[in-house]
Amino acid sequence: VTTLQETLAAQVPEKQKSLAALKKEHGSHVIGEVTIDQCIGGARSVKCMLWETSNLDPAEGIRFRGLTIPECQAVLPTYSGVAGDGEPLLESLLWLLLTSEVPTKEQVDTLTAELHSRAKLPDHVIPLLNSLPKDMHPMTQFTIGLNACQTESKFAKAYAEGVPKTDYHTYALEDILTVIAVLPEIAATIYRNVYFDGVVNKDTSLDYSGNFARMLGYDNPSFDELMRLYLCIHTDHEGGNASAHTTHLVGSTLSDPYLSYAAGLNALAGPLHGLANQEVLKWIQELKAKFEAEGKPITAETITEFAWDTLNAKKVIPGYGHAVLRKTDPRYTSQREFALKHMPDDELFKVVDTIYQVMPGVLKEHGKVANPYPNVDSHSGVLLWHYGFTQFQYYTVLFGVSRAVGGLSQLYWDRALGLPLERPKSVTPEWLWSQVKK
Ligand code: NMX
Ligand code: MLT
Repeated sequence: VTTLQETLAAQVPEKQKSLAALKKEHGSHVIGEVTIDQCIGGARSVKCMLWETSNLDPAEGIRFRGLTIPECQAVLPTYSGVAGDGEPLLESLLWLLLTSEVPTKEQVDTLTAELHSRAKLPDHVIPLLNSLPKDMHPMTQFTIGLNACQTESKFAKAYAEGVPKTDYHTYALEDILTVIAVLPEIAATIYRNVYFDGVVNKDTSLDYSGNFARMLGYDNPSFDELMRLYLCIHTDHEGGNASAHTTHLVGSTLSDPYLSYAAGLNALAGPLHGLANQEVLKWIQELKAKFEAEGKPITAETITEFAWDTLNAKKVIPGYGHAVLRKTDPRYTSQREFALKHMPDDELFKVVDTIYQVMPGVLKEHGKVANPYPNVDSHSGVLLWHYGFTQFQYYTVLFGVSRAVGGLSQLYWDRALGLPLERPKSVTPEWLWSQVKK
């Protein structure tokens, strides 16, 4: 069986050569222009970042190394070993994102074993997590936990010892695999500490996602499948999203993968980004509470009324809209399909489905939103809720376990390709005025 490390080592020289040739022969080729709108409007659509692992089309949605989500579901190894029979294993997607190759089940099994063997937290981390106040947001605890693991960084140690820059990616890969390996225990410890007894039980006979489900305290094959789907679809969303971009930016300073991804997690913790998944559940619970108190059923009409209340209060509808997508997010669709298969009669799923029927119309009438369709966060919470995972303040941590796989796969290539410090040019308002008053 060819290992992940061997596969990558064989690819690096060719990729380095190809990028060097592109730069040398076509470095001055123009690929876009930047308007004042884009400069003051969050750089929407400005093409200025190299990203190997995935690409986002506004109409079609995400492709991981060229594969759509249904294509990944058809070809990537699953728990049963048969592609297409259940959800892909997260380890399959990690392999695909890193290498652009579809792994065999044997290769995936070696990666599962490797991640389990790396999943050892430094001795100071659990006591640190145990000492945090229970009312500290789980995402804050998560970044503290990951930052604290940085004592183990092989990249930082190698840098301090003066290894040549041509070797950085080897040490980065060591850290990347260990970060991905330790995240579930940090995440599960926070969950068990905040909501339960603090006890985390592992089952390393299972895959990454199944073992994570046990650590969280769930012992149900259907929940394991949800965790596989959940962790796969949240991994990567090209480079411009705030968590991936932050990881890439911080990594470009040669901050190690622990610190780089902890920074990415802080970006994910914002309500316009990953925290939207908790906000969706909060919104639905508030909607339910309001209409139950008024003795009204939850229907298309009452949802429409509640949506307008939200918009008129100058707040966003969480889970709707997107900076790039202009159609329903295929990650939403894959979760809807999971619900139709595993929980077609679930009460909250029906609410989410009714929201889906009315919200695009409401947002179109509102007239401001570039994309009136649901994103990934609109659906993830109700699936968890179905299994009794109702602690929605925690939901973004699950997103954070997954996003490591995409953000850090790219970080490997950032170092392997020797990408430089990221440092765009800013301009003053006076300079912008000077451009139009010429
Ligand atoms: N509800 C109400 N207003 C919205 C929404 C929404 N769901 N989406 C966008 N708008 C507003 C937006 O605030 C802006 O208003 P203003 O001109 O007053 O500043 C206007 O519509 C135009 O914004 P867009 O160009 O449509 O969106 P933009 O690219 O700036 O932002 C999001 C994208 C995702 C931040 C935005 O759609 C949003 O706030 N959505 C709700 C939060 C959410 O679901 N975030 C999760 C995204 C996915 N993820 O996991 O990260
Ligand atoms: C993501 O998964 O990162 C979100 O959909 C946000 C984005 O792509 O900008």
